[in-house]
Amino acid sequence: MAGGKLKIVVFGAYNAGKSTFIQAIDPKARHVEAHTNEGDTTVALDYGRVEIHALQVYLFGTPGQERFEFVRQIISRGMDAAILLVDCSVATDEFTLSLYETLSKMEIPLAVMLNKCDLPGSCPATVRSAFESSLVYEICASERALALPALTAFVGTLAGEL
Ligand SMILES: Nc1nc2c(ncn2[C@@H]2O[C@H](COP(=O)(O)OP(=O)(O)O)[C@@H](O)[C@H]2O)c(=O)[nH]1
Ligand SMILES: [Mg+2]
Repeated sequence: MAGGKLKIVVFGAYNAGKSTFIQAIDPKARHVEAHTNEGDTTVALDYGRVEIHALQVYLFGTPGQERFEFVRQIISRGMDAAILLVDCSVATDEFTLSLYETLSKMEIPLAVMLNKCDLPGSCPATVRSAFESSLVYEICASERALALPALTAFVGTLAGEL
């Protein structure tokens, strides 16, 4: 896989920490916001890059709002793997669970990253039970030192699958 490329798409509800995660991994990451005609709604996209195990890893953040499914589909084209970010300081919402169901059915490697583990109210042990059939990492997206090792470990598991 040396010199290869990997497209990883980051999913998750609004506020899960997608932008924070991509920014922590790549301080030069791009954050793009498009304003819609529906008032103050914005569609946010993120793009970052990092080299792991001699692979160029391209990270794409998707919009968290439910109705932007078509945007998620466009960004997902050609993805090699997916990450589902889950805020484990709050109860897991239906939308996150439906994203999980959709991603689980796809034939691509999936990692669930339980985020905001630094918050006193976070409860990764409880939240984790909903995602038991997947690779689960506990992270704090706002700290590179706690986000990058999880991504590195996930990319390491992909070596045999790609
Ligand atoms: N305490 C804490 N706050 C976080 C963490 N990750 C993200 N946040 C905060 O959660 C909020 C939403 O993060 P953001 O990256 O914008 O979420 P997105 O909507 O999924 O892109 C922001 O205020 C972040 O600063 C984390 O690991 N710990
Ligand atoms: Mg965002």
